Amino acid sequence: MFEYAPAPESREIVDIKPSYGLFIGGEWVDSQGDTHHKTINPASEEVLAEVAWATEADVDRAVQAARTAFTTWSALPGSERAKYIFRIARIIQERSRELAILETLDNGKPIRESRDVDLPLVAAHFFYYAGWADKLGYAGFGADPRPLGVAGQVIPWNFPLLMLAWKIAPALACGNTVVLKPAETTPLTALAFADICRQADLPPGVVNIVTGAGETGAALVNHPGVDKVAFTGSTEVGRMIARSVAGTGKKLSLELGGKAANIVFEDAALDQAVEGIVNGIFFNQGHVCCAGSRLLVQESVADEVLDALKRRLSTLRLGDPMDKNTDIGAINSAAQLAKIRELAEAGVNEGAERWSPACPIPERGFWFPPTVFTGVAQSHRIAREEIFGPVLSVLTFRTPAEAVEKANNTPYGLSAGIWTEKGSRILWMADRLRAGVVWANTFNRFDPTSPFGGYKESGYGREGGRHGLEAYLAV
Ligand code: TXE
Repeated sequence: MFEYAPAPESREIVDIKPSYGLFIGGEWVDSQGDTHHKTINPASEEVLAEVAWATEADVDRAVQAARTAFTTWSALPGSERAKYIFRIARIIQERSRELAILETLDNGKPIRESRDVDLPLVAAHFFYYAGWADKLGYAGFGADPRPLGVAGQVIPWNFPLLMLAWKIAPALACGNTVVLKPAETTPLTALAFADICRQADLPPGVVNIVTGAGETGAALVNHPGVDKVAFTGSTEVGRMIARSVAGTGKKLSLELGGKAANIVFEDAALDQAVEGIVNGIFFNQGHVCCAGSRLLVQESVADEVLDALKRRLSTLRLGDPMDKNTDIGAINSAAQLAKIRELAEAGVNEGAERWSPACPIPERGFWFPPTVFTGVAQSHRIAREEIFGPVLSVLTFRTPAEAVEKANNTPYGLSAGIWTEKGSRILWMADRLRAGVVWANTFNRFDPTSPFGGYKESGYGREGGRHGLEAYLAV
């Protein structure tokens, strides 16, 4: 549909300001508080910029700006809204090289991933939802579906710009206005997006960006002027938000954690399956809610698969995320690194066997080597809890029924993968897996036309595709 950006050689094309205010009503404004936060490059711990932390009063100002803008934005014909959203999509494409570098610097993910996965998908979501803006009457929600009003959106740090796109593109297409809070460790691409809104001449107040931590997020979610709350993040915070929104009439969508099973049968194309296992858990350092963090491998091929997997992992390069040859980048924050370490230690203490390839770790920054645990029991913490890091827990099974039982034995239900050459088995398994997305002979494949979302403690509501419109319409 469009060309990928050329390889970014350096960070010189990125214009990072020393400090950032808030983007409210189409203007850059100072926070009414005096708290600032330094956002750092997790690969070097270098300070990238200082970012304002929005207070309750700032959030109130942003919600008021969004409410004012809603009157005119929602009254525009869909075809007019589409023009703005298409314009945003094109600017993202034009600036994708710069945005990919910015994402990698602030997040720590390999530039190859931000350039070839994140940015193309970001643009694709804006293109896709721009296309819906004048066709909502044909989406099966009635002839003239209505927007909800102001959407308060809180996003995480693992795919900062992509999560913004998942949230803002459908909201605008449906005629809502937005106040979005990026994660505290990755605000820079959301702030660059504010600049893109200005470049696209988006009417003031249609998109507002307030930076800050959990308190800012809570102020946004609890604001009475917000009509719709969309959250992606931890199950713990998701639960708190569900409680605080209960009884307010606000529409809520939650996309929370996961503990996906990647299930390999003995008849699978094992070379492909090994690639799928690597992609499933080591893509984006495992900072992926739908990561294939539990490998369920059929007992008869377990040794063969593990040998091949270890050989493959020994070829992965960990290091400078800005290097185009890097496969594994930095862990996003010291806090996330501490969580991964704690769970990996729990794995050893509970009796699982830990393996990592020989892998030099840079001195500065936050790093964790690709790690595989074998001899894992279903009761182990590493089999039950979301690690959100490059750590794979391996379990075995004998029959398809046992694979289903083990795959579903988790409080989560976001995704699953099946590797087999047998079409009938794919359908049989997919019918029984309690997961919002089931991939067959692939993993971590995303497309703006497909709905994404979970069962059980992975949340509710769907993002992406026609289903993603539902979250932003009064239906
Ligand atoms: O999440 P938080 P954290 C999981 C993953 C990770 C763990 C902790 O297991 O290790 O969560 O990550 C904002 N009201 N996921 O601590 O705190 C916060 O500022 C409103 C899975 O980063 O949930 C940030 O913008 N908002 C996941 C966002 O919520 C609040 C992605 C996410 O932060 C808030 C990220 C509050 N009370 C982590 N408290 C996924 N599903 O992809 C915090 N926030």
